[in-house]
Amino acid sequence: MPDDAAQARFQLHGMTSPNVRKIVLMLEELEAPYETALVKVFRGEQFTSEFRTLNPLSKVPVLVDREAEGGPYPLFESGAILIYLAELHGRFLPTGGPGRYETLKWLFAQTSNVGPMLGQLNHFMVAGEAEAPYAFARYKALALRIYALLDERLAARPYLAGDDYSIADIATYHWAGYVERHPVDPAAYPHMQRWRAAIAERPAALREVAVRDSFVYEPADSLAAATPEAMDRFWWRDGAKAPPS
Ligand SMILES: N[C@@H](CCC(=O)N[C@@H](CS)C(=O)NCC(=O)O)C(=O)O
Repeated sequence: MPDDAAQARFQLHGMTSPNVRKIVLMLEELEAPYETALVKVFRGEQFTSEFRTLNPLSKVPVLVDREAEGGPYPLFESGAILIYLAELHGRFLPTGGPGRYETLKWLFAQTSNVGPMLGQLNHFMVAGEAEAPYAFARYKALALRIYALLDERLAARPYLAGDDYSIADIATYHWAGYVERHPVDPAAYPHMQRWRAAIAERPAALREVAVRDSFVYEPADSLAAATPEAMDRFWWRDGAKAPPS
């Protein structure tokens, strides 16, 4: 669990999103010392110059390693963060051989495909099917393809990279949970569901849920309180009338 009493080695900037949750799950698996910093994304905090020194892409998660050689080191891109933590601790990523590349293939499949495609469906579900029927149909079809791909992969092996739980599973687990919220039939993916249930039982996954619940916005910083301009900027909508500095 986050260690806010002393200055912990790692500082995680984030919120309740799946790309942040995968880093919390990894930190919990490693029992690494970390503290969390909530980024007020509906207030545009990710676009401030201070945050952009940590991540010029203005995205969470960011993990700062305060004990890195040469001084505090900020990492962005959740896949890179997972590899960094795995190599630092010598866990969840084989150091060589086919297992390493099976893990990296499925890790990159998550960051370049699973997350972006399911994320676009989330976006167009919020926007409303009637608003953009072409985009909605496209991302629904791509989401179905992603769930079928994961199910097929997990039909023949317990975990994405093979016999062992790895950073590929840690990266994909929370994204796969959208099967319960997307307009698809979760029962159509029994192998993926068996894999999700196995990970959900891990003590680190149970602790992660408590950390997710600790990322709470004050009402004034919440989605419900965001101005139309802030939402345009958050969704990069309507030409993002107020471009970030
Ligand atoms: N490829 C990035 C994606 C990061 C990302 O999309 N983060 C979202 C939350 S899951 C975010 O920061 N959204 C706020 C924004 O885009 O302004 C990663 O894997 O870290």
